[in-house]
Amino acid sequence: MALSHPNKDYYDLEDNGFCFLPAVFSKDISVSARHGLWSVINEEYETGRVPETRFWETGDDPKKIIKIDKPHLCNNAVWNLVTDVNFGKALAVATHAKKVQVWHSQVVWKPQSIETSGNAGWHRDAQYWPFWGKRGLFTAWVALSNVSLRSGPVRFISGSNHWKEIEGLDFFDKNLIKQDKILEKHHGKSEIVSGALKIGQVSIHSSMTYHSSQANLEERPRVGMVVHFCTDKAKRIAVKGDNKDYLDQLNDPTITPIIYRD
Ligand SMILES: O=C(O)CCC(=O)C(=O)O
Repeated sequence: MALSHPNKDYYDLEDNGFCFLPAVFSKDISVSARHGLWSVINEEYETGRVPETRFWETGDDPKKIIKIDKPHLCNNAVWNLVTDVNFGKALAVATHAKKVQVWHSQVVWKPQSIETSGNAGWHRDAQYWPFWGKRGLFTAWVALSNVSLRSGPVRFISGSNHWKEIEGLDFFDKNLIKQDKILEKHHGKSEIVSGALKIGQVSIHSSMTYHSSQANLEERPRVGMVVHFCTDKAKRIAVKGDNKDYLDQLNDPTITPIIYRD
């Protein structure tokens, strides 16, 4: 059952795997960042730097989810959002961290959906990050539009941060019905909490928390700036292959800024 608890203080990052912060960003700052992301989507790179990866190109279906990695490199308003001092402090308080470093980001821009076009499959972020250990890794989801229950908010499975890994779940798989069956087979009925947020509000989830999102039934796009951050408790893991050097960028503050230090 999808719930959005009226008292968002109710959820604990450690116990439930996610939590909600009081409004962090003003409407003006949020709208500027949203405009900045729209420029990046349209390949206008104000800073002269390109995003890390584009999963949507100009001319692609405008009803598809627009996902672009590391847009904070390309636009000043987006950079200012992810490096905001109060944001850094809020993330440090919520995660009991001595250090907060942004090591990755994504825009997930979800236009009004057609059928399953807006679905993002169940996943935990850690499944894509073999080069990180399990502790000290979190994602802040910053609402850059008002996110109603009808707009396909991110939804979290309460307590799933304590689960063992489940095979067959993936962000890019739009078949949520099939994935719901897999989840039910492993854990029966679970408590699913939807992150309905006002513009400027932020949710945080652990890299181990299963989450997904459904269709946007509103006319306006649902816009999320997804900020992946690590704390002083995060441990890098040596891997072979293409990702061997991926985290070397942690030494470059122009890519992975430290936004809080005790
Ligand atoms: O914005 C969404 O719908 C999905 C976001 C997501 O997977 C994440 O924040 O890790």
